[in-house]
Amino acid sequence: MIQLAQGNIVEQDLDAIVNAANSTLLGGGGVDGAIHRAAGPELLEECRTLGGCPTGEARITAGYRLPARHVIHTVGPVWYGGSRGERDLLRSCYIKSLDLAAEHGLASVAFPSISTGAYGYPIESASAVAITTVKQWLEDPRSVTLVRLVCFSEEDYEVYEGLVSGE
Ligand code: AR6
Repeated sequence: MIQLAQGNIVEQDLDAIVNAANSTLLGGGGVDGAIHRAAGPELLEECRTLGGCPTGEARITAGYRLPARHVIHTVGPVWYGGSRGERDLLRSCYIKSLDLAAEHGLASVAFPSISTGAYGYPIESASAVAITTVKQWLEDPRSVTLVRLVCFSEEDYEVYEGLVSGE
């Protein structure tokens, strides 16, 4: 099932939370900064061993001091206006993150709104990609049964809610 929530993703007590990282996987601002601060320095140490991650792909680490057992780091596309494959890359972030969770036998995963902060992807189209991609992925039963989409702001939550209730 898909759930919507509003708040800080670092507080989510699920099997994994997803990080909207950059391709170095060495930390940054936004949700990435919040996750690294809450997880503690061991997270960065493990990330250093991974050698980065291309846009549209995902990598998994432990969650350290977070309530979540794992962090799945994915790298969303920078928005250039929509003509540089942004939609397919964003879709791939959700699919690859969920595939990785399933490979590790995880049951519950929380996502932030990938690419819609520093990377500039418009929230209206990014939320539609997030919801349709996750719904499609869940149609084929695997270990993941709960996906929670966590919006940081009230405004973003309303956009997501409008899409979910409008279907
Ligand atoms: N919990 C949930 N959502 C959050 C949180 C939080 N604690 N903090 C921010 N958001 P962004 P991006 C929301 O910029 O656009 C980093 O520097 C935020 O409101 O975190 O994918 C990385 O290192 C927005 O809706 O990620 C990369 O360099 C969403 O999370 C770059 O930013 C994504 O905003 C990635 O940019």
